[in-house]
Amino acid sequence: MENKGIADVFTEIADILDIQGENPFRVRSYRSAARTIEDLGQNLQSMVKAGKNLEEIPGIGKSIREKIEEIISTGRCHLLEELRAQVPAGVTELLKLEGLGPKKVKILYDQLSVDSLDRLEKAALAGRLRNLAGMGLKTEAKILTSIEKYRAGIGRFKLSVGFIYAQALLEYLKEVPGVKRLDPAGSFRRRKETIGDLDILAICGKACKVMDRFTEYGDVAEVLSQGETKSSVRLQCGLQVDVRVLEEESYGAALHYFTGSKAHNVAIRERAKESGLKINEYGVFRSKDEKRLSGATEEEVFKAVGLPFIPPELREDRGEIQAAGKDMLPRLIDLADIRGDLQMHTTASDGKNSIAEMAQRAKEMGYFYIAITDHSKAVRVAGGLDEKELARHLKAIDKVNAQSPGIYILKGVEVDILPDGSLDLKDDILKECQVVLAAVHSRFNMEEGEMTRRIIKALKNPNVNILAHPTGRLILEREAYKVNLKEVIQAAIDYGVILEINAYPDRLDLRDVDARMAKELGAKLVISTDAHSAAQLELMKFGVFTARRGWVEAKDVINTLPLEELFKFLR
Ligand code: DGT
Ligand code: CA
Ligand code: CA
Ligand code: ZN
Repeated sequence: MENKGIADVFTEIADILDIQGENPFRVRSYRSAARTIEDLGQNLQSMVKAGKNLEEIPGIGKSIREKIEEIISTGRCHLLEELRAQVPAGVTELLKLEGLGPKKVKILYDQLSVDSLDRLEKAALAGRLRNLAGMGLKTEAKILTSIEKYRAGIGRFKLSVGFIYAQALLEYLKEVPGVKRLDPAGSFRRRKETIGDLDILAICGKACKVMDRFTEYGDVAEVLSQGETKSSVRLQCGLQVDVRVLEEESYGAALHYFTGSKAHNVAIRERAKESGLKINEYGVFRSKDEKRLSGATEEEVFKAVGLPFIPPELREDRGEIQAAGKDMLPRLIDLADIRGDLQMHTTASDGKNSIAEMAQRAKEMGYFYIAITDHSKAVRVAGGLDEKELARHLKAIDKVNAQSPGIYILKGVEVDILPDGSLDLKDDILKECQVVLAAVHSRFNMEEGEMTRRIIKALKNPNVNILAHPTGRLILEREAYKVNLKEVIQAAIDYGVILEINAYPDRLDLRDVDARMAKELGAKLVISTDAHSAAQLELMKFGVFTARRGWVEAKDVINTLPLEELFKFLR
């Protein structure tokens, strides 16, 4: 049992209680338990096995501890089952729609007996929502678009979630005697922001029991098929996993084929055809007599069509084959290129750790600098700071720096861009900061021109260094606000503002194709985690994946620079 699965139980409990109009404190205690568990960094099941007292974890009390133990020992949760019997699953699912919170869901359920997406869609189409309290014609239209978007995302998982399950499963399969090689392929290997399923390839010795061990894996909910060379299961979280066992001689061809993308594969095959070759998942063949030429490694496959190795993140048929043909592939940025992290929160706003704790962890990760960037006052739910509080916070940062923490801590802030494009804090205090991130956290529904003007106005403020999460999207949850991104990028270049690739796995904002556009227009980028705890500093890799998918090189990214050079970009 993975922590994520346990956290999901508490989230669902909170959702149902929310719809039932339960005491907000009780709801919040389950939500915060879910968050604590997801961020924990230690496997709960192993902790229980080792006899650890879970109540020592901050934020976990008796009642949550008992439920965690129940879930681990029985695979079930009594309270959740009870709640599920009271509120149909279809009702809770409605919460996943953008723009629908528990209050509205409760009204829909109580007054129109809406208990599924289909029913909601019908009610909206029939014009029955516009007369309900707090809704109108606009809500009706918005709900219909949300339903459409939600359906398109159903069954897809954020890459970070895929990582949790893939890592645990690969660790397990690696231990099976006779397994010689294991590689995740598919969209996971291409580091796409969401994955539909997980594709794992393996090479095994004779009589290896890998398929038996795979289908017996503890987290399997259902075995969809089992064979000698291919098996599929569905994990308890709903993620499908395929394992394929391959011959050594065709492993490279299979790895290339199953890594995809499909569009990339089709283009590679076309190119092969032109030189009298056939490429498929079994190898590279001469067309005229089907003679097998190669296929043990991916390099051989690329070489057969006259290309150097193309990194998986680029294989989307977005020009990578042409670039490889001219030997003009970008030298993609690596995690090892990153020297510091320029967005993170502390207990001063909505983070879980202190300045010193964040610095300590960053130092252990080998960073040379970090910026502490807590929220400004407009973001009230996050405990944002006003001018006075920020001034005090900056002094606290000075104090930690003065204790020689072995890493340089830049004084920063994430200042809110107000609806009129002005900033939430006075220039006097912003001047005291070494890094000012500006970001939109409210009024997402402006029309495009207005939002574009709003953001550009903020970029003109000479104190602003970085535009944080420039489009505001949340993967599978909230669309980007409407904005003319090209104009924003151009303004950022003109005013010397850096564009962020926010590495937080729910955001990945800028996304891959937008980061590429920014780079091609000549903008500078920064990859930052937006960590709300020391453990979340490890999320940097997801930002780097996104950058790689956006063809971004180390030289495009300012936090690959040594500190002295970094300062040159922070006007
Ligand atoms: P996903 O799972 O929806 O996130 O996306 P992928 O890319 O992992 O797709 P999946 O799992 O359906 O298949 C894995 C790879 O196998 C895919 O990226 C390319 C290859 N593949 C699958 N079906 C086809 C096909 O019909 N033609 C070609 N050329 N390749 C295919
Ligand atoms: Ca896949
Ligand atoms: Ca698949
Ligand atoms: Zn933010």
